[in-house]
Amino acid sequence: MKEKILNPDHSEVKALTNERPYPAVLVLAGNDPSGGAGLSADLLTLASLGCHPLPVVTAITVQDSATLDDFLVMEPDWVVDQARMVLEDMPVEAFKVGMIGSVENVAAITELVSDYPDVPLVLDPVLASGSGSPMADDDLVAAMRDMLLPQVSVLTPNSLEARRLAVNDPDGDDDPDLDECARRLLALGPAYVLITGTHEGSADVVNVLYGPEGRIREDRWPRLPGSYHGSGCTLASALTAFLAQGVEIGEAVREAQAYTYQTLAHAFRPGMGQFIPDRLFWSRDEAGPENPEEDAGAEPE
Ligand code: PXL
Repeated sequence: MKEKILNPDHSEVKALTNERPYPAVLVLAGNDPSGGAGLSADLLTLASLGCHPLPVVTAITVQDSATLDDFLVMEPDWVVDQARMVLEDMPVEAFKVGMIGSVENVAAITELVSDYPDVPLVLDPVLASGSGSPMADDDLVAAMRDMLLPQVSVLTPNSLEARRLAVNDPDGDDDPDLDECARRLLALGPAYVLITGTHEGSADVVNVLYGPEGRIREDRWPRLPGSYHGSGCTLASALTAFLAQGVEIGEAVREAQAYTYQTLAHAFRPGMGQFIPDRLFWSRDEAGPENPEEDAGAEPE
């Protein structure tokens, strides 16, 4: 692969056409300079799975692979203008929303996506950073619940986010199980809810997809050993990529989980904090179990 990139065959130039082979996906999310979560995670995942990502910045964060120090939220007009400009230029097959940053941005994004009712919308309700620092206060949670959830096709909370969104009075003694959280969340409007179990204490990670008739599928696998930065963003973006390509919801969830599991199994640690999922694991051409010939010093094709 690397050989081909560095020594291109100049007779192989493709004719330019107006075809759109890669479905465009508009991503509204925050930037994480560690490259682990947020927009980088979304862009790498979507591109890796054959989509053309359109990045709209909702916030910038100051963080590394271990700690979130600060963040600055974009003005809602800037968020909407970024999105509207590109939406006027090209058709999009899906929206993916991650970190939103403010109540005003929830309102602006809700109004924006309401103009595209037929485009699937995946909302990853980001409430905290990978290191656990808050990224959303109670007003933001309430705004998401009241304004944006009715427009959502698939909501992808982890179990902590599911409880926070489903319980109106966090200081009371209302303690619903995850099935009940899903029922409450579905009643707020999303067509489907995928609750992920990575933050639970169980030996297996258990993810459950819920729809109008209740549980649709449950997937479980042994918990991987690391602490990962950007796994939720990766899963939600992978799901968006498959939905943008017209894959049915149950199968899209299955494929998105399989892809995410592989990115985590190939995770690397570029700094001193968490591991980062390798969204391009399939493109690495160093010698490895899948590439035994290269290990033996075979000539590249
Ligand atoms: O993983 C959630 C997340 C989403 N978006 C941004 C983040 C994080 C976690 O750190 O920084 C920008």
